[in-house]
Parts: sequence; structure tokens; C-alpha cells
Amino acid sequence: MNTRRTFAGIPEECGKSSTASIVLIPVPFDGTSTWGKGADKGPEALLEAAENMELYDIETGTEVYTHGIYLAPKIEEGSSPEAMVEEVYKVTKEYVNRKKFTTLVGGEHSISIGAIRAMNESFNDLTVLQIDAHADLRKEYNGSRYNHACALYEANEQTNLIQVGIRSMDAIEKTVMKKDQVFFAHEMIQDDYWMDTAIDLMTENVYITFDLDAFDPSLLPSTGTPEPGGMQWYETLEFLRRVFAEKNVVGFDLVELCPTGDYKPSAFTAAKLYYKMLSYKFESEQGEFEFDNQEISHAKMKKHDTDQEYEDGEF
Ligand SMILES: [Mn+2]
Repeated sequence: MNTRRTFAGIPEECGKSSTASIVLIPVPFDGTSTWGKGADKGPEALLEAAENMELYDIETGTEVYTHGIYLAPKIEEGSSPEAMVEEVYKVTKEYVNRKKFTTLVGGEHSISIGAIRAMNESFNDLTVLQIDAHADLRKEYNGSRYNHACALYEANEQTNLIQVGIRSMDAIEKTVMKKDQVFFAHEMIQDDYWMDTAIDLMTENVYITFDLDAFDPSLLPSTGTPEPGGMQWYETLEFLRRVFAEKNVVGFDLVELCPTGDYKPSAFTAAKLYYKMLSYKFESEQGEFEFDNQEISHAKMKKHDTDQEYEDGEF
């Protein structure tokens, strides 16, 4: 059988590259991680979890997949971090040029370097909103500028970088950090207005890079470098929904999902977050594709019939 895999098992019609408004690029790269390995398994775990997710979003009352979500071929360039970053840059640029709402799923945080570079070339006066436990502002780490610990160094130099959820860094990062643009976790918990302050600092065009270790490990433990004292589900969603409503979010990435054994909740949380962010982006727009429920359950049934085909991680 030749059924093409679609994101979350949506009908093939909604999953076409030519007509979809949204593109999801999986980047299963894990070349530079320093502690927990396995971020290369992140995209597959998220996609598998998404196939078991409801497609109606209660909060927005929408079915965002009706805007079309194209699951792009995964980026497998892994010969070096430099080559991977270059390939991510090229592919991101291509979809942005085609006016797609471009999203990426990692992989470790270094995949964001190429995506941010492409976005910064394509959109004026870009804000990069980094939601993360770690500052990631090192210029170089373990001999490379493309290490995950350096993921935001370039963005800090070349864009309006805003960092949220930070609770781990090296003292040296203080020398380059824009202190007024950083929201430390221990301060956020005592400040009822941190969301307003953060949004006020944003320019109109915003790219979001979401490192899943920003979440508290009690909510999402399967990540390469977990840190206690992280963000909770509803405060994160409240913040994101406001950013999507008040700014022009031009794309986003989710990184550092690092699946462990058979434990599913982290991957499901990541998949749900991914779909939530799309739901917020398109909240006020009508989808291009209309389906009745019967067609959807048919598509879902077909998907479950062919589960066998996906087990090798084919995209
Ligand atoms: Mn991090």
C-alpha cells in the first residue's frame, strides 16, 4: 500500500505540500548533546503521539488541520553540525519563500540556528522568543559554534532575543546576555506581570524557539538536560496564546524531546503543545478544507489499519 503518512493521520488532501498552509519539518539531529542522548528520536516520538491525538481543539473551538499541514521529508544531514545547520537554513528558507507557516521539530537545540537565520533574512526586525531552561548563549562549546549550548548566540547578536524560563547558565553568559530581555524562572514566579513585560519587548514579527526543557520535569521529564523549577502547562499556554494573538508569529520550532523507553506522556505533551501552537496561530482564520466527522473517522480508521507500515519510522 502506498498511503502517504500525514501529520496526526489527517486526510491526505490536507497533507499536500502544494496546498497546505503549514509545514512541519522533522530534524532528528543529536550530534552535540552533552548529557542525555536520544533527541534524534524526538520527531518520530512526537509524530507517533500526534497520531493518537484529537484534532479538535476545545479552547479555540477549531480544527486547525483544515488549514493543511504538510509533513515534509525529515532533514537527515548529520555529517557535521555545520552541514546540518546549513541544510535546515536552506529548507526553512524554501518553505518561507513559498509563504508556508514553517515549523520544525527537533532534534537538539542547535537545529534552531539555521531556522532562525532563515527567518531573520525573511522577516523585518525579528524578535526571537526563546522559551528554555538554559540561556544557550555560549559563543563556542566543545570546540564548536554549533553546539546546543550555543543555539542562541547568533540570535542574541542579530535579532531581538527574549529569553523566558531561564534557570541554568554559566557566569560567562552574563557578559553577552541582555538582562532586561531575560525572564528568569525564579523571578517569573513572583511577578504577576512578566507576560505583559515580555510582550511589550517584542517587535511585530516573532519566531518562537521552544526548548521542551523549559517545562518542569514533573510535566515533561523526557528531555536531554532537565532542570527543576520549570514552567507549567496552563501558564505556558496562556502566554503563548497571547503572543500569537498580539504579534505576528512567523514560525516556530520545538526541540529537545528525548524519548525514554516506553514512557509516552512527554511525547504526547510535546505533540499537544505543537498542535496548540498551530491552533493559536490560526484561531481567527477559517480553514480551507472542510470535512464532516465521518470522513475523519474513516481517515483515522485507515491510519490504524496501516500502523504496521510506520513502525520503522518512515516519514
Ligand atoms: Mn535547554
